[in-house]
Amino acid sequence: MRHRHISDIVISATLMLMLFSGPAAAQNVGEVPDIQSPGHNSEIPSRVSRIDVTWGIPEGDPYGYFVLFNTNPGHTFGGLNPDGEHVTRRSFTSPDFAAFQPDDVAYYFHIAAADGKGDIGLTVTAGPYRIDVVPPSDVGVTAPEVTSVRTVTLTLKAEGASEVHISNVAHGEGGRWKNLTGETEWELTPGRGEKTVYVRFSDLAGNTAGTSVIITFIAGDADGDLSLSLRDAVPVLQVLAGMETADISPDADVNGNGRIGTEEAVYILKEISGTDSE
Ligand SMILES: [Ca+2]
Ligand SMILES: [Ca+2]
Repeated sequence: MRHRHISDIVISATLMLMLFSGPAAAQNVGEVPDIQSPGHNSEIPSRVSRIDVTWGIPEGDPYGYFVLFNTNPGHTFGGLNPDGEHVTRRSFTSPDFAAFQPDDVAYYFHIAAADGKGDIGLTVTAGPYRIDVVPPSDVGVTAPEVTSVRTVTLTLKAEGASEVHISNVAHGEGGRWKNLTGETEWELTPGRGEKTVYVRFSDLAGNTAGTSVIITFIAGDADGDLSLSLRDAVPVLQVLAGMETADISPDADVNGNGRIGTEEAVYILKEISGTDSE
């Protein structure tokens, strides 16, 4: 891809020279070869906000190089006062782009060799070098406030995020990073009470922003109406008595042993009587 990109620029630069400059000048120095940026990759945005580049020695008799970083993929050095900086070494470091708070902005490096008489060779462009120092913004997670079903639907939102990490433990722990989707199913830990779900969003460069939501889990809710009543106690007692009953939500399991039994009956009856006596 880079090869084609560079050859496009070479072709347009050549055309411009033919159109505006008469016979091509500055053929004393060739194109700058082997431009490398070890810290940056053209595919993945980086949080490293300075770009280091090195290059090889062009053909001809180079005295120095005109170099420039900007966001323009098609710069050409030329004329009597070329923009950019003139350096004689074969390495250069960009300004610290963090000052501009780039949020996945593509920067390009342009370079042309110059000979001792000031004639400038063809410009070569390298990049894009994508830089992102801005974390996702407007992050949010919505979920049911109260549930008696352990698998809940989370609605996720974030500006400038591509991945999400959801956890019952802490931000960025005990889960795994997944591609961000607007909605996702999430399984709460067993047991009753308030449960915090920690959601952390990340962009491709690894800038993160977190948020969380608290969900109250009602255990023992055999009929799934989000409250505890005799209608929950009765089917559980029927199960204990060995009677056929209507479907009991498996998430009514209070103590997390995978069965509906005495513990559930005791818990439900206790909760009902506690509510009654208040
Ligand atoms: Ca970003
Ligand atoms: Ca109920």
